[in-house]
Amino acid sequence: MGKSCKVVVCGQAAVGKTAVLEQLLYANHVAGSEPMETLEDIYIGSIETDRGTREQVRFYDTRGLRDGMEFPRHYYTFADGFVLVYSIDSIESFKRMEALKKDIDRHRDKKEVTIVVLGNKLDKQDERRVDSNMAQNWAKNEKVRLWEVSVVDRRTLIEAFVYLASKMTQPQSKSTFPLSRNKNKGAIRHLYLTPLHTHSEALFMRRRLLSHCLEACPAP
Ligand SMILES: Nc1nc2c(ncn2[C@@H]2O[C@H](COP(=O)(O)OP(=O)(O)O)[C@@H](O)[C@H]2O)c(=O)[nH]1
Ligand SMILES: [Mg+2]
Repeated sequence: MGKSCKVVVCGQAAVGKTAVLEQLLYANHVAGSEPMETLEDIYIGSIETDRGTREQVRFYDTRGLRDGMEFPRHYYTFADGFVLVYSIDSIESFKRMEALKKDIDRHRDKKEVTIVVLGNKLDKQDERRVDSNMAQNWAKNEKVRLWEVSVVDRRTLIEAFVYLASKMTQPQSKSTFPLSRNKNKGAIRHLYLTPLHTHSEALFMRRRLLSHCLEACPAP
């Protein structure tokens, strides 16, 4: 296991950033449950990569952005990776995610960072506002991977996180494009997250009680 990578999870408020992490951690998030505003929570994850190594990743769950709010600059320079989240039922959240991607490119100081994009709330197909092909084409142009996911189905979340951990810790010589596909798709992976530090006291208490190890489900 190499050094611990730092991943910042960001996007518009209420797109499901915390729900995604909690679903990975406890597998008990009920979609539609009353949202609690995040300040900054940190989770430590141990993720099995597609090379079979186990890597430690620190996830920074950030405050959701609302109108007029800027994303704090310090995140851009210290992160090794980003999970950009939007919700497929909100064009505005997609635009916010696009703007974040631009800001990351502008501020990352030539450092190589891995970016994955999650189009969350895939279960809300009837309310879809962000076209899937448009989003994938955008991602292709930006040279980032994008997954449409739903917190309701935890299995949809796994591949993006395994990819992220694999890419961030990839030996230097293999880190150029084109992106390597997950050759072991379908294999059981271990994905273990524990909460490290949180500013929200109630959540902290809950997490202390609930912290446990989870195994990722195999891809269907
Ligand atoms: N239907 C549905 N609701 C979701 C999903 N992910 C999150 N939510 C709900 O969206 C609301 C906001 O989620 P939250 O994680 O607090 O958003 P954050 O502000 O981005 O951290 C909550 O009511 C979640 O239960 C999903 O995949 N599907
Ligand atoms: Mg949150």
